[in-house]
Amino acid sequence: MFIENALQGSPATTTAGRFRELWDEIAPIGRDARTGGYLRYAFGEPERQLREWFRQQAERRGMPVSDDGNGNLFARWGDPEAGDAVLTGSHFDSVPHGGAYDGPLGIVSAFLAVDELRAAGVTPARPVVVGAFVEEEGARFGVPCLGSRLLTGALTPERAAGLRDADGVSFAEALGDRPAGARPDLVAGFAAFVELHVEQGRAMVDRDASVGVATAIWPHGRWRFDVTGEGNHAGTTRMADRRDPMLTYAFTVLAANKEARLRGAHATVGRVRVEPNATNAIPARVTGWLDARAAEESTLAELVEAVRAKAAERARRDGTEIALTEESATPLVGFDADLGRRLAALLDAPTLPTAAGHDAGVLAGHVPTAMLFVRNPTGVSHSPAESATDADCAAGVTALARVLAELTSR
Ligand code: HGY
Ligand code: MN
Ligand code: MN
Ligand code: MN
Repeated sequence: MFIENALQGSPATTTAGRFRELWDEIAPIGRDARTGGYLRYAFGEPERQLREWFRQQAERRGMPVSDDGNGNLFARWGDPEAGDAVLTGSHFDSVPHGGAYDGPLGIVSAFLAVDELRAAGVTPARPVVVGAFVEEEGARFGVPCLGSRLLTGALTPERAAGLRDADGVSFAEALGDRPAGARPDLVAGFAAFVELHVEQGRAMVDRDASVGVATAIWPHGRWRFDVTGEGNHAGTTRMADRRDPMLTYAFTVLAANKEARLRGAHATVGRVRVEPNATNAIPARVTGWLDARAAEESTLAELVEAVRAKAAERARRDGTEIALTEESATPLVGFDADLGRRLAALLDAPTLPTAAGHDAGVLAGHVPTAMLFVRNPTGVSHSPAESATDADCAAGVTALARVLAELTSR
């Protein structure tokens, strides 16, 4: 279906070759030489460079770029009067020392899919919009999918504006303006959203398939637990006199792990802050962040409640105080079943649910949404060990092009 020839001045003659060329343009941006992972945070210098790259790619292709006033970018191919657009894309930002593919693969693949359609002489009956969502990981301001939540109205601009990073910089300051918030005018102009993403487990390896179609996202959320005790001298304070929040914290981590295992759910404490953070001082306060996920909302609620109860009981014994605060919550997401079935049949691809969150999960409540996953041989993600072969990435581009051709055919 697609003509294998030079595109956008590219000498590469295959989709895999064109993928590698474009991929190499962004590969060094935000890469940490020590770990090989990426430090790409919303509005930080590397992410700013990626935004600039996005604009250049759009310009090269004659695609006008707009933003939604929330930090999300959109590049359009096709006549805006032709009808509601098919949106495709993902995010540039990473977790600390994250992998190369989580996010950027969906944006690079989207531009390449547009190239393939053009090379095949396809004139879409409705526009294709390539999107880049801001702060998907929540690594800087704490709330994941911040850009898509703002766009759809799932989060108020007031709440987003006041979120602060570790240095006290607010989201509004980083954005350079008060966020615009919900843009129903833009959302209503999307006929469908298809996000391509690297798979974040080994399900595609097990299925021996390069591309898959997502069916659902597990409900998940983030809870901050602040444990307060009494800061004191590590040498002179008798063990019986201590009110040590580190003990309550450690117990809570173990309890979360146990309660998750009991329910077939997932619980992680991957971030902790200790004050004053000195080897020879009993901490005054320990703050941990619990990431919890389960296949059903009731299971997730039970898990969090069990952790809350056990931690509170432990705090009583430790003479500390603990407060659990929900920072973000995402209910069960079922992607558009008809669309998913249609795409799985079109691509002859397996279907699978995921426990990872995505902007597609937020958009799914407003726009018929689907996700394509590209195989990850290591199955590792949120780590420098995340991987995907060029051949599978090329298969992802071709699959996305076929999906876009199908969805823009009328
Ligand atoms: O954390 C997540 O589930 C996603 O990778 N943002
Ligand atoms: Mn991620
Ligand atoms: Mn992602
Ligand atoms: Mn509409």
